[in-house]
Amino acid sequence: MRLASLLVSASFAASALAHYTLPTLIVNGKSSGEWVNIRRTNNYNTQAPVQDVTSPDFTCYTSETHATATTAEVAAGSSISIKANGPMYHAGVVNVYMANAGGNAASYDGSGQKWFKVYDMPPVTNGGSSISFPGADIDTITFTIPKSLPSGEYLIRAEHIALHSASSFGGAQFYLSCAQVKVTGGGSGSPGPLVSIPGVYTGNEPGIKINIYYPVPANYTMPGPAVWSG
Ligand SMILES: *[C@@H]1O[C@H](CO)[C@@H](O)[C@H](O)[C@H]1NC(C)=O
Ligand SMILES: [Cu+2]
Repeated sequence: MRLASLLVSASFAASALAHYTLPTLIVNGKSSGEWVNIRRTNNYNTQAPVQDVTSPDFTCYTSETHATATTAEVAAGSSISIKANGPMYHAGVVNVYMANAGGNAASYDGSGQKWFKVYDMPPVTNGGSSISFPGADIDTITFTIPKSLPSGEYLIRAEHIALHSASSFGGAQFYLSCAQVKVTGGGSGSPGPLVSIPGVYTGNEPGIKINIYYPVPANYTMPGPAVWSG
């Protein structure tokens, strides 16, 4: 009995240290497996976050793996998901960006002012009396590929920004990865505003350098551009 509870608390401690990665793309309810349609990130073993928003790893976190992935076909207007390898248990927010890959997602490194935001999941504030994070403890980020997005190959970059130790500069933890997709049946929309990644954040944004505990934030501003929904 005592040994069993020791083992349980030991494994709980191990998982609390383990952080998480974002390895799986789900299209039409079907997962193709870990690191198949998503580029395997440097942290596939350590699960450590990126904390320097100016680092080249802030794009797709692949400076060590140099990974590319298999490009998945997705219909414009459909709902797809990116799944973490466990619950994203830190208090935090979610953003999903896309960038036109100029014809070939596998050979695009994510550089240039090409990224636009397609989804976000902010916290719920209540005038300073409480703040809660719908983006915490979920393991799946589900969003819609805008119906009017032009057909073509894109990178999709999801980030979970953990804010539990974000009160000093560089304390926010970014868990991120990039999927490769070919969008079919799209429209003639013009996605924007367009940003570069890195470049989109300085780290000093009120939604990145923030004490979420005291005083309880009365409001919260999502970092980055507005969502483009087509
Ligand atoms: C809350 O709103 C104020 C006033 O617009 C702004 O200065 C502040 O940065 C916001 N706080 C957060 C955490 O976004
Ligand atoms: Cu962590």
